[in-house]
Amino acid sequence: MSEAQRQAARLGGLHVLADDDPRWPRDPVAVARAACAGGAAVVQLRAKHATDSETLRLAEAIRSLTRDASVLFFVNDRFDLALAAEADGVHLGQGDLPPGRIPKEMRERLLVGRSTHTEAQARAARDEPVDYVAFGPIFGTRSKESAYAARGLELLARVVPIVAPLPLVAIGGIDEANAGEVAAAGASGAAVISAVAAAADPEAATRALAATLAATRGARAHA
Ligand code: TZP
Ligand code: MG
Repeated sequence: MSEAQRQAARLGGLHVLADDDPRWPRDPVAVARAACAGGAAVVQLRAKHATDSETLRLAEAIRSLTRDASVLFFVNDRFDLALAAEADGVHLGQGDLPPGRIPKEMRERLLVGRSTHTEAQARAARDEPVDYVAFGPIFGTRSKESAYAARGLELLARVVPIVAPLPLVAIGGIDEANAGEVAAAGASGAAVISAVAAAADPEAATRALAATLAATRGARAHA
């Protein structure tokens, strides 16, 4: 297995977003704990309501949990807070700092994920210093105000070879019922908020989603 394939394998699977929106019944640390126990590949802290100092406190608590569980930890939006909390990576959207503008010495200490919503953005991301590309929203989502309509599975399947060999992580409206289709379309991974945050049992929801993704990815690999 090449280094690129090893990295892609680590960044595929289930990404659980620990989101601080007060609508969720649990705080981000509780979601992260359940995600680790349920077998998530990555936990990403998405703090859109907290102050920087509160975000750092959340990040440090999640860093400790994810380190113990050998789960990768990403911080959304902010490479400075990702570094301060010793996260493994930062996830950057189209409106965030462009990945190439993270100073090189700091870039070397962080994996970088990049959100994309169109084929053109995905093509551009492939040429940036990033480690995975997120694409979505695949289905309708109520977790984020998005300027983009649902992208659908057909477009997802078209974008997978555009970003290859980078892993593509699908996002937006993914749940236990459609995760298999997302993996069958070629996504290496899937990122979720509500499917875990709003679940009656977030650990069981994580386990079920991770198993569905792994089963479908495994079946594709052997097809
Ligand atoms: N980016 C595109 S859709 C989305 C983000 C952060 C929200 C995903 O949330 P859910 O609840 O899994 O649809
Ligand atoms: Mg952002």
